[in-house]
Amino acid sequence: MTHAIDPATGCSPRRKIGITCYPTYGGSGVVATELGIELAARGHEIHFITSTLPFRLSGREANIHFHEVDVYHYPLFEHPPYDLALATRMAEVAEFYALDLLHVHYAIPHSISALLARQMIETQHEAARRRYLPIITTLHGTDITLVGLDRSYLPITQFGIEQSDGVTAISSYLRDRTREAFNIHGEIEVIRNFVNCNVYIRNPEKVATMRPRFAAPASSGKPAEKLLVHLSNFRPVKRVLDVVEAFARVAAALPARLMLIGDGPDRSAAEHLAVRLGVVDRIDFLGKQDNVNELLPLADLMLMPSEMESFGLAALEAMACGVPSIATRVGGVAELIEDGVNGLLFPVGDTQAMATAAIALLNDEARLAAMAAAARKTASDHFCTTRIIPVYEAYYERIIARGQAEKP
Ligand code: GMT
Repeated sequence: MTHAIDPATGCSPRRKIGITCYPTYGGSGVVATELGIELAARGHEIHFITSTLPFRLSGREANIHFHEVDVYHYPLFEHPPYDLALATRMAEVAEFYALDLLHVHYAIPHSISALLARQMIETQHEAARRRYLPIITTLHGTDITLVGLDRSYLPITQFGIEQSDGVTAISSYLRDRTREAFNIHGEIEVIRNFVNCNVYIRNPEKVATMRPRFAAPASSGKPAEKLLVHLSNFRPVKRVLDVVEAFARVAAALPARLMLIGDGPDRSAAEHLAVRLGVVDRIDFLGKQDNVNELLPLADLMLMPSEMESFGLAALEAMACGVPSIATRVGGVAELIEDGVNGLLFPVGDTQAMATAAIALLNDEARLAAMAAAARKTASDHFCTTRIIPVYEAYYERIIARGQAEKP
């Protein structure tokens, strides 16, 4: 059996890959799910081992299997040990389906469960001891910048990273931050987030049909309403209140509407603020949405005023749809958004500057169109699945080959 990428076809051997992630709302779950979908489309056999079906999956895709982690609730357990149930399921699936590797997204607790699973396989079965099961951990952001830094998780996050056979980070910023915060000297591969540029694309006909549902077109001398969008899990780190505040300033200057996609802890505070600022009837609170690729292209601008983003997947998805972002200069955002070219960057909390820039841009159709085109070009030149998925495949082959050389 060949283990290298075929130089003639550029094809990677068909692999059996276990993927674990947080399956509900959140960038890391989206990336893990989209990665599984793309790998399956390229012929790999994908096994999602997660607490529920990842929200972007139907469960009927070819080459994709779903293994639900069942957590037994016993009254004695104040906190049912999900990590242990996950490790058990990972070990079972790895054995039953002869997986080639486990790829976990978000370090805590997934990398630890994977390490436990491997140890169980190795110690339980003499034959399996000769079979090597590499573990790859992809770091996404808050696992490093927030959760992993808490004293209760820091040493075990460090352990999970050090013991993984391969570690990837979704931006150079996150790689550097991980090295510094956890004193990691081993290799961390930067594989940036990606978007399917055939799915996330602006179709002018669809926009013309769907946009009037959210923003009025020009009529009887009245200009068309501008449409802004924000997409997140409404956690404090996303600063949704800044979105509402900046939007209220924009709406005071020109006819505009806002689509708020997502849900989470700050939704109710955002609704209260929208009422207080008198813009609640100009905002569509859409809640969690499955097919954001149908909504994003409708907008003129995205607002992403986050306190921190290790990458900013929502901005990338919007850019692929030709929607530039007004965002904050934090974390890895500048690896995606070039200020003044394909979006605009501001200090955290400066809603006045964000609003002023948004008003100027929305009033300058030529500049907005140039920025929208540059945003699409950045996405298609650097972040398309066609470019990034082969990088993951090559990385898998490298880690598998290294393991086989070390542990024949
Ligand atoms: O930002 C969140 O709250 C979700 C979080 C996650 O892990 O699900 O997002 C992180 O991963 C995304 C996908 O790789 C990145 O695009 C986000 O920038 C990153 N969030 C932060 O760093 C705050």
